[in-house]
Amino acid sequence: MTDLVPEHPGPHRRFDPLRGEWVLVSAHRTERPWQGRIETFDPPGFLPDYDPDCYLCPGNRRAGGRVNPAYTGTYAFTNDFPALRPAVADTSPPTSPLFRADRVAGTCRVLCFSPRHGRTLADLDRTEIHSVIDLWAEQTTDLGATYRWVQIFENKGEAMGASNPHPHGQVWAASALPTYVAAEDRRQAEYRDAQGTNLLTDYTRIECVETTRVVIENDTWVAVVPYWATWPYETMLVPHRHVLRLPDLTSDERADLAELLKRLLTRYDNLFATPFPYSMGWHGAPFQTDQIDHWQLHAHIYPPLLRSASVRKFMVGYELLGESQRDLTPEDAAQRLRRLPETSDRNDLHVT
Ligand code: H2U
Ligand code: ZN
Repeated sequence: MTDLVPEHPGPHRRFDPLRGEWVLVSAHRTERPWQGRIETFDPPGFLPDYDPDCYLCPGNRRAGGRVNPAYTGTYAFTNDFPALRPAVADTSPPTSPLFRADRVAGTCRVLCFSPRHGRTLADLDRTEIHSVIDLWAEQTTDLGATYRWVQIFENKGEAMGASNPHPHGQVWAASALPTYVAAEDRRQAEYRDAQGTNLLTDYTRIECVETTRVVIENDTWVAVVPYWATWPYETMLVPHRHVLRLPDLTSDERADLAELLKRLLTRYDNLFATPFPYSMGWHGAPFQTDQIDHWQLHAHIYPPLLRSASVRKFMVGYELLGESQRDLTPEDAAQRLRRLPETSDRNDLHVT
């Protein structure tokens, strides 16, 4: 893998073929002085394995009144404050074409990754991460039997709005395709119609030859900073094989994904010497439709940090009003991530 990164290019735009949106790339902006907000989140560092006040720890009572079982591996339960509900009424007919509403049914679950309160996904060993992948796959199969879309995700860290440091993610299932997923669906279908091949498998094949944006590659997976990445250290995880959804992964592919996640998340933690905040989630083929061959399974990881553990990227003025903008090139971000060690200094927690 080469460490050669082209000279910093001047400001330019790059196209995201999955969403069909442009991103403004303004390298060197990270060198500007900063007297703005310094995030004050306390890295959860070394928390106990059990917290009597945590609503996710085994045996504890949740806000809804239910008590968690004494679980020893992963554990899923229906969210006590769900954003979607299985039984919803039809929306009333619009009084004007400008007032459109649509019915959406669904359900939300919370996915505990481990009974140990003080760990993060990055701290878990490969076997434990493999169990989390199995849980993601089971939830996809289970909810995909009823709902068109199954969104697996994790918000990690206070900076990303996670309500609790206990290692957990969520799954939201919905009867309607969400906006960004509908865009990915359309874009991948259009590519397939025009080229006869799969957008993301073509893309990752080229990235693995070029290597400048590849962070980690193993036998069956690649982690790449997308050419069109929006967030400073955004990555995308894609299997080499054409795979539609998480449940379709073979046991070898799950083991390789566990290995890749362990290595990538440890590097993220090492980037700014902090448990790295992010939102990450999975996109795969929707259910209840025959036309799915244009889909390729992938994960997006969107971390907010820009310069340090305490300075984040704000998507504000131009980004909200015009288009997304990034302050370092994806090639630069990939190179920084490649140079980091894959060992954790969270020594007393670290298990290989
Ligand atoms: P986040 O940390 O990503 O917000 O996820 C935690 C979820 O846990 C959140 O969606 C739910 C919240 O609604 N929750 C319960 O279901 N029961 C509780 O007792 C507290 C929080
Ligand atoms: Zn806990």
